[in-house]
Amino acid sequence: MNTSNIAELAQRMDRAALEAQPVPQLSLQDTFTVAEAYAIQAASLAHRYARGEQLSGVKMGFTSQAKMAQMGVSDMIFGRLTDAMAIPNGGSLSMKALIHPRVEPELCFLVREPIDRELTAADWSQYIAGVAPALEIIDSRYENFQFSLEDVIADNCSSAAFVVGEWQAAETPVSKLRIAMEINGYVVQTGDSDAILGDPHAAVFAASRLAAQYGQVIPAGACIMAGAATAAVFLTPGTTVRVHVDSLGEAHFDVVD
Ligand code: OOG
Ligand code: MG
Repeated sequence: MNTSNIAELAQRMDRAALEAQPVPQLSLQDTFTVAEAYAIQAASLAHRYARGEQLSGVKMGFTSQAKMAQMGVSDMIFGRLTDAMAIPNGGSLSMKALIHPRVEPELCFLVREPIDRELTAADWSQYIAGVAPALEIIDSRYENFQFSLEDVIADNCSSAAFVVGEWQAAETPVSKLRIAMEINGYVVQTGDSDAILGDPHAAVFAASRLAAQYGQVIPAGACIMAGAATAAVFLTPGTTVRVHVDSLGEAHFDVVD
């Protein structure tokens, strides 16, 4: 795949998101590698930056068995989050600009110092400033929310929006925390924080490794989303979605038309 193919596919994915119009899976027509998929992702983000959006974080995907089983893929991926995707805690999300959005419960970590290499446990307090409960809204730009691993990487890992709760100290223990996601007060998914790679800290180390591998420095003040601990649930207008994470707190948003 040459650079003009990459640019063309990146523009197609950017436009699909911008116009909320689903497209057929790229892999049905083109054969491309994981590295080429990350090049398409980076080139599609360049369109967002050109419209004034700024990188505000990175996210991990498929860090739990529940997510891998739901989507039929078996490898970790990373994507980029921008300021335009951030919803304040308690804010609202309009379904209008989205195709078929789903929501999933996550943990989010706050970056203290720019990360340009793979971190290990010894780096924790120098590089990580906090942890918070979070919700991620994913909206695949592919028809029927179906994709291969390469497709979903090229689609910036279905990233659409995210909500982060109140920050807690980075040293707050995050192992074996009960996670519950509610819609209008009814619990729709429950999980355990250890469903995320056996330890959510491992998601931060994986994000640092993948970002370094694909040339993305994670800036100070950025968020690192650890990946969902449970399967995702379709959104419907007129509902309130809330996540509770034991000893960390909650985050919520309203879904509007
Ligand atoms: C891809 C994004 C996966 C996660 O937390 O595992 C993800 C998708 O499921 O559409 O965000
Ligand atoms: Mg996610």
